[in-house]
Amino acid sequence: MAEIKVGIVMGSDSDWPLVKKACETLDKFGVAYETRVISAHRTPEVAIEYSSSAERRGLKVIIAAAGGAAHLAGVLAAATVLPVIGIPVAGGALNGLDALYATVQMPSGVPVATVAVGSAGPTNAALLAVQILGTSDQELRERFREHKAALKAKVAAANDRIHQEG
Ligand code: RP5
Repeated sequence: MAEIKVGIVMGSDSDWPLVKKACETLDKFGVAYETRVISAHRTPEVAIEYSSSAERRGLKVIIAAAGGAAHLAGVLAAATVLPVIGIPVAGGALNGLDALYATVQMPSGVPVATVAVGSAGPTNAALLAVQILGTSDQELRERFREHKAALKAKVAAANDRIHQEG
């Protein structure tokens, strides 16, 4: 079985429909991951234990998804030297603006690499994790290069189609 390199944490199981897009993307790249529901405010001890043991357990990157006053990614980042990618989850009265600010506006010294609110967020979080892992994994880096080439080909095909229609 492949070594688990990415830890995906979500604040609630209500985040799962969004978070599973990150899993699907990692699956495409053949990157092994684990998933956990851990809340920074409901289970703070578990959050710190998870994060502080992540490096020892062989993880290389942590992805954290949370909504509301989304301190999950920041709390996890506080207790590890591993890179943490935050996914702000839309919902509640402010529809994700609160989660975006809480995740992206980390004070100096403890970064959280924040991706978009909405469906691009989990996909990009997984892609960024692949890129981070790719810095020391040539094969993964080549798979990412193919991903970029596929995006390019898709735009070229769209251009051909629209150009012909016009
Ligand atoms: C956060 O609060 C979770 O990450 C979730 O996005 C949001 C709502 O959680 P539930 O009330 O659905 O458990 O902790």
